[in-house]
Amino acid sequence: MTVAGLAAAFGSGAMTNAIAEFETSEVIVATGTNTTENHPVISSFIKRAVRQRGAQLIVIDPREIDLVKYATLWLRQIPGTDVAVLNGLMQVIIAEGLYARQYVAERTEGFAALKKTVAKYTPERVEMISGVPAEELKKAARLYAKAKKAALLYAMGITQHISGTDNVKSCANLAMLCGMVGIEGGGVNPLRGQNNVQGACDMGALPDLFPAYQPVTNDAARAKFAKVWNATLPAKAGKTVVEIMEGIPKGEIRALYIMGENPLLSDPDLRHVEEALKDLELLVVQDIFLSETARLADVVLPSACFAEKDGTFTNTERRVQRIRRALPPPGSAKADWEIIADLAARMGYPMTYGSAEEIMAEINQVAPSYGGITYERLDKEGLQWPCPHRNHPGTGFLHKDRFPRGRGLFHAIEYRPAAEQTDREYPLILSTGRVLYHYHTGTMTRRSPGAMERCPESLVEIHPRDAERLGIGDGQRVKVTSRRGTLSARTRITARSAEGMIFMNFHFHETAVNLLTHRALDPIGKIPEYKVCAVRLEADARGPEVENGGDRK
Ligand SMILES: Nc1nc2c(c(=O)[nH]1)N[C@H]1C(S)=C(S)[C@@H](COP(=O)(O)OP(=O)(O)OC[C@H]3O[C@@H](n4cnc5c(=O)[nH]c(N)nc54)[C@H](O)[C@@H]3O)O[C@H]1N2
Ligand SMILES: Nc1nc2c(c(=O)[nH]1)N[C@H]1C(S)=C(S)[C@@H](COP(=O)(O)OP(=O)(O)OC[C@H]3O[C@@H](n4cnc5c(=O)[nH]c(N)nc54)[C@H](O)[C@@H]3O)O[C@H]1N2
Ligand SMILES: [Mo]
Repeated sequence: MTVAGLAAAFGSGAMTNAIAEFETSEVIVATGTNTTENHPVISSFIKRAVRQRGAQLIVIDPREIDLVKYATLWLRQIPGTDVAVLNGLMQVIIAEGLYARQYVAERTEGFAALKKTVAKYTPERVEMISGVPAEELKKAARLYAKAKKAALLYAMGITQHISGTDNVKSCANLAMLCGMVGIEGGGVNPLRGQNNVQGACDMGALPDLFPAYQPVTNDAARAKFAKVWNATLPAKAGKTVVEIMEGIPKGEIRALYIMGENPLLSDPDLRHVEEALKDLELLVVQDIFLSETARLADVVLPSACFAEKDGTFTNTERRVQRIRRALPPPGSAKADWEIIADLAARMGYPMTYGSAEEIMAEINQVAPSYGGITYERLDKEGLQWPCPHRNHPGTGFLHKDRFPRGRGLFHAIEYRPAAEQTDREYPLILSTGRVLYHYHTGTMTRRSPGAMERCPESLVEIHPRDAERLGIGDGQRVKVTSRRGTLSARTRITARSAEGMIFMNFHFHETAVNLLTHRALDPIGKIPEYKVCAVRLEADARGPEVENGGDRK
């Protein structure tokens, strides 16, 4: 998902550097990542860098997340204004002559256009757009630009916007401007989400790419895979998730096979998703539990969970690691690859893999960056791609001497406001995300008594001044309404969220926050704008004693 923006700048999309390198960075910028809750292991590297080595942390985030405690500077922007903030940082860096002249001249292209565009984003104008004080912006620009090694980290606060790709490209612009890409302890580092989302993308679980990011539209790539797989392959990119949902009512999609996703809670604008899924002629769901989505399915294929199968996961720093079967799968559950192979065979295309290791042998052949990543080597240690051959040690940080596309490309980008703005009827911004104790739609963590004890429900985080103005108390049940729907939940009064903004997590079906979110998409990355929609909030007459009284079930 974050692939598009970084690929446009550098020619590949993944964390450019290794996690352990953060301990060598002088400055770390964390934006749109609530690292301590969502990547707690990575956050411990950041905290150690700050506490033990005096690294300086700049947090750019609308919420007062835990990392703010460790930060030298905290820029609190209005959600959805990142392009303005990043352009503002670059404006200061260029105006004060702090950019990496030699690097820009030798390793990049497009600087003149970038300079022209960012010149318009003076600190004063950026303050008007984003609410970030001009002086703070200047301090952050100087701190980042003057560092010898500065790492930039980002996650969903940057990507889940209609300007997600623009935001990512702007992060890349900033890092290249200061010569921070291609060095140890630097880079542009998207912290990937699920345990194996990096691996899934690497293997071509994307609508337009074969394994190792070889485009389906490329004739040579298609010919190569057609030969290995002995099959005719489509030359046209497929649809993305939200486009698939949109395609159902139009009759373009009539059957859907969903594997390891629970869109009936995780996709935006749930009412629409539910209607769409019910409209299908055939819905097949492959999951380890009977999720909300699986309950709607015509056929459920039970699969083995991570501890019940062999294989590999590729983590956020491109490190491929072995997983080993520790338990037998329950009942008739099978590993996902076995189910797919069985199904393919029954549809007339026998897949004759005998084990996960045999699949890896094929990957070694067809995915150049995985060429040398064999089970034999993985037995001893995880390997970071690119690792093109058996004697290659793997790669810690990318783009040392050159970018895959040659020179890094600057993109001159203008700020565009979020798709939905607040107004008199819907005066608050709703931001959605995660908490430490739960994982997404809760299929797994809600079965864990410990996690449920720590976090038993989704609370609406609201600023004390907003609560006072609306006459709402802490723990009181409220109704939250957007143009799409309404839900009922209890409040938590806290200054963590800024005035004018509320935050909810999307872990609980009783308070399914995606009833409220909308389907506006980034035009390139096709990510929904989960981080900004307009809502209103009012006391719920049912009062606080109503437990789990969401309007959904
Ligand atoms: N405990 C736990 N860990 C998880 C997950 C989980 O469900 N639970 N999910 C995993 C997955 S798949 C993912 S993708 C990652 C997600 O990891 P994160 O992206 O860290 O998760 P979010 O909670 O969505 O937090 C987004 C951050 O962006 C900030 N933000 C909101 N709006 C804006 C904005 O306009 N601009 C900027 N710059 N920041 C903004 C929020 O305040 C928050 O700090 O976490 C992974 N780790
Ligand atoms: N409002 C709002 N919505 C969001 C987001 C947000 O920040 N705000 N974030 C978005 C993001 S970044 C993400 S990644 C999505 C996550 O959305 P989903 O991926 O839909 O959510 P999960 O709950 O992780 O669903 C994974 C499913 O896979 C099943 N599963 C687990 N292990 C296995 C396995 O080995 N095999 C199979 N076949 N199934 C398995 C689980 O039981 C679960 O049903 O949510 C998105 N939705
Ligand atoms: Mo994610």
